[in-house]
Amino acid sequence: MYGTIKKVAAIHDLSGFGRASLTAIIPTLSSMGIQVCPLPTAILSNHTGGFPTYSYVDLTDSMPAFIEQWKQLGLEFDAIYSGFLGSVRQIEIVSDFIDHFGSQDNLVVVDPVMGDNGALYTSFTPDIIPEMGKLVQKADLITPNFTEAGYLLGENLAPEAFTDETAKDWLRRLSDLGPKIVVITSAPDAEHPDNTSVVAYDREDDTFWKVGCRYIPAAYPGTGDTFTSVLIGSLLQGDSLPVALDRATQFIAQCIKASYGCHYPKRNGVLLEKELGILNMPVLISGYEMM
Ligand code: PXL
Repeated sequence: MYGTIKKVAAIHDLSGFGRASLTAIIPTLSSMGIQVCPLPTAILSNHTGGFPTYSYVDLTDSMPAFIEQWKQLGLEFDAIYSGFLGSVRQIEIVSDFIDHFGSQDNLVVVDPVMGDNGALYTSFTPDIIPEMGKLVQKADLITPNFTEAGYLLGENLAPEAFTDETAKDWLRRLSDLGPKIVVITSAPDAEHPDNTSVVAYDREDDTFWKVGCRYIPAAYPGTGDTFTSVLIGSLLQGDSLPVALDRATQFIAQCIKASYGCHYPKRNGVLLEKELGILNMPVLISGYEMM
């Protein structure tokens, strides 16, 4: 039957080496039985996290014609997923894309990639923050990390002050911007300083969720893209939000442990291909709790 595979429009760059953006998103969602339709924003030799140099082609000027063609084809998507966007102009293009292709029946996901560990990525200037703030208003679901959540809210909080009550306040305020579901990744946990958490809010049933994970002292580029891909794949497979959060968190923890355990270079990204099979195993619900 036509249309039995769900489709995600993925608006990201293609970094040839290092398992970030499309080179993480395509294998992850494909392994979950979901078709990825990439709308590439740029092509890079390698991602920018940890390599001193890279070569790239900016595709901003090609995107409108590419999108126009998709409109002519009458394409429809079960989800729209944007991530790292290189400029204010690209954010505007994604915003128009959502206006056309977003609907009541699909899931619009914006990962407002801007920074980490309390700082903007070096390729960005602060003028990206208000523009990303406008884009998240159009999303059903957003997945900022702790640093990006702070930027979107104009907050600058010491990690050790991020209690459950503060997390709930941030989640609710981010949802007030527009998205029904807010997920904050790499969240510190004031009550359990050795842990890092994923915290989430679902406005429709006014519930807060938390999935804790023991902190591992290693950050691999691209894990945010893989996390959000598993989350989207799981929701499109019909899982509930807490199960989707659990699957995404456990998968990333497993990828990091596999990579860290054999001293795999961080800039190469996690050993994704070794772990993809896990995504087709029965789900063991172990990690999530209500806040
Ligand atoms: O979201 C990760 C990512 C995406 N795209 C580019 C990157 C990175 C992380 O370093 O450099 C170009």
